[in-house]
Amino acid sequence: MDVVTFGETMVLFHPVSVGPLRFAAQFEKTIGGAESNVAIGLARLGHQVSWVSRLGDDEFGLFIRNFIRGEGVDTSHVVFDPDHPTAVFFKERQHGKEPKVYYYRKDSAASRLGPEDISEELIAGAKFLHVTGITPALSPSCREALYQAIDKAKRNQVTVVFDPNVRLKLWKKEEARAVLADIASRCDIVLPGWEEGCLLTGEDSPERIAERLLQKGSKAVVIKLGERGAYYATGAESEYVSGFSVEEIVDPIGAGDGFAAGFLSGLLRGWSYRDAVRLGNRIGAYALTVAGDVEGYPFWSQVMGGREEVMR
Ligand code: KDG
Repeated sequence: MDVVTFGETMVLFHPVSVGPLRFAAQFEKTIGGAESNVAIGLARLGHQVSWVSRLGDDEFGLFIRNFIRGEGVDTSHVVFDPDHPTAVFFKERQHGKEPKVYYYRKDSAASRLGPEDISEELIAGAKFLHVTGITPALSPSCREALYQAIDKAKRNQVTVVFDPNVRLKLWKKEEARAVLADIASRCDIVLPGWEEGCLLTGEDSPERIAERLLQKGSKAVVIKLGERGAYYATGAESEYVSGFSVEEIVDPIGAGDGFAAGFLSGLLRGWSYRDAVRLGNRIGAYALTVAGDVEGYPFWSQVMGGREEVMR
């Protein structure tokens, strides 16, 4: 296995119309979850990934499992829980702005994830463990699962990659800051967005954010800067890496996960940090062009270019 990741994935209902949800009459159904987004992105780029979670033993649970499995991600460690439902969430489209998100995930099957669900054997067989800051916000057992997974990775020299993914609809800012800063200090590579980096460190320049996180224990930090690309720093090198522009941003949600997939893909190919970050920027840009989280992620053959596409 190249990468193991775990966390909650929900059914995502995407309104056909723009405007307040109370007027939305039609929705498209897909899935969304930061960790499965990364898993799908990586699988499309040709890597072996396992996504671990709990789903309700219900129609939506099967929909999510089949969707992710259909993308070539290993789902053999997913548990179906007969007593708790699969979560759902809705996006509310707003003109010219990022969509709002409404969660229906309290007491979901995934909120019951615990340390026993993520085996040390699975983690030990991977090159990277990918975790996000959404999981510790879901429940005490999820938080414990995350801490123990990091310990399992460390015992087995598996590199831990952490995306803080701050979701203030799930917890209070102060708690999020304290817990996420603590988790970041235990992880090898931290991938915050600029605002998340500010929250975690109290600094506002990418250089100082990275410096602070490196001082606290991380080995590498990559700060996502939207259209400007990203800034990375390791103990030995640091650089701004420019981004890719797209003609029209349809929906930015999913771009950060696309970045993580591209960046990890670069590292798995043995590329330099600079080139891995560049690939991250590129995959993140693909995600901007579609409404769903994962639908825009490219296959490796698309990234490589190749034959001209025949349209008709
Ligand atoms: O990164 C995208 C995710 O935020 C979205 O798919 C839903 O996982 C999700 C969450 O918890 O917000």
